[in-house]
Amino acid sequence: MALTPELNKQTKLKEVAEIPLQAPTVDNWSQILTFKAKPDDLLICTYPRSGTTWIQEIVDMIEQNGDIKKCRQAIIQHRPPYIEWARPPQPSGVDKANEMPAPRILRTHLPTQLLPPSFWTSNCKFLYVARNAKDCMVSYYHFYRMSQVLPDPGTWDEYFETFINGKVSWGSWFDHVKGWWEIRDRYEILFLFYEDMKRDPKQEIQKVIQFMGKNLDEEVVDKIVQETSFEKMKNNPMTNRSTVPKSVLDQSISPFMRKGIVGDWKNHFTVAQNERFEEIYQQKMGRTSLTFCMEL
Ligand code: PPS
Repeated sequence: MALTPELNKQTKLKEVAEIPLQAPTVDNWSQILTFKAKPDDLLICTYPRSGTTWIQEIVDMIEQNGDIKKCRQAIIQHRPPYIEWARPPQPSGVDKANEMPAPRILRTHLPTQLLPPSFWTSNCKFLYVARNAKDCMVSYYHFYRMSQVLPDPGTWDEYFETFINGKVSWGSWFDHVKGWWEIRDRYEILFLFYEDMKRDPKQEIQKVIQFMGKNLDEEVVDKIVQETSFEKMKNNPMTNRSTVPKSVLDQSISPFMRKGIVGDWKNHFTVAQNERFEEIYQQKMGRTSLTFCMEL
């Protein structure tokens, strides 16, 4: 079996249909593309750094009826597999998903145009979480810095250009969010916002419970709210990625669970960058009905 060449900060991203992705994912593309979705799959979909880990933990706690012990049996990366994850000779995300009994919970960062086509014909459910572009961009910058398997992001100013041009891994934030938003009425999609989850976690968790067709007691819901708070998840070794080797995620550079707030972009964007970003945002998103909360 061929081994994937060691990934490191010098490794360049490859592309599928002009979307930059990590090289092993692109090398495994035919397996990903032909993945067979099932009608009772629930696919968690996010642009990177939008609250994937948070919603994964919420969904898992709902699935386990609030049983913390069951949720802590495995680290979060091993709970729903990423369908596009590939690091041969380890089993790929598709391999792991294929072994799972139904009903499956899966996750992806793929934009709509790259999703394996069987998802569109299988009648499955999609849970999309969107985060405002500026906070997402800041969070992704720090993730790029600490990830040892993504290219060097350069300075904040250099990364600013890379991000707005959609040249980061998984492509353009604008196209990703717009793509999923535009199809939200055509498929069974629950579209959530990170900022709403911060403002009123209980209300958003109730939406997920209903979407999953579950019925949980009020006290279980309250427990899920508490156990999925930023502070709890930051200190939980099953969710904070502390088990990932430093050669992959160097948390001495920036923690995986960094600040977990709305509005940190104000500590990073210069006035000029903000004006430029607003202009680009209008060009790319102006015609959508999407609105984001930029501070709480
Ligand atoms: S990844 O790498 O794409 O899987 O990252 P992802 O999990 O999508 O997003 C990481 C950001 O989400 C924050 N986070 C949370 N915020 C609030 N509450 C909870 N429980 C929570 N869990 C994760 C995490 O801190 C990252 O955001 P930043 O702004 O960098 O802190």
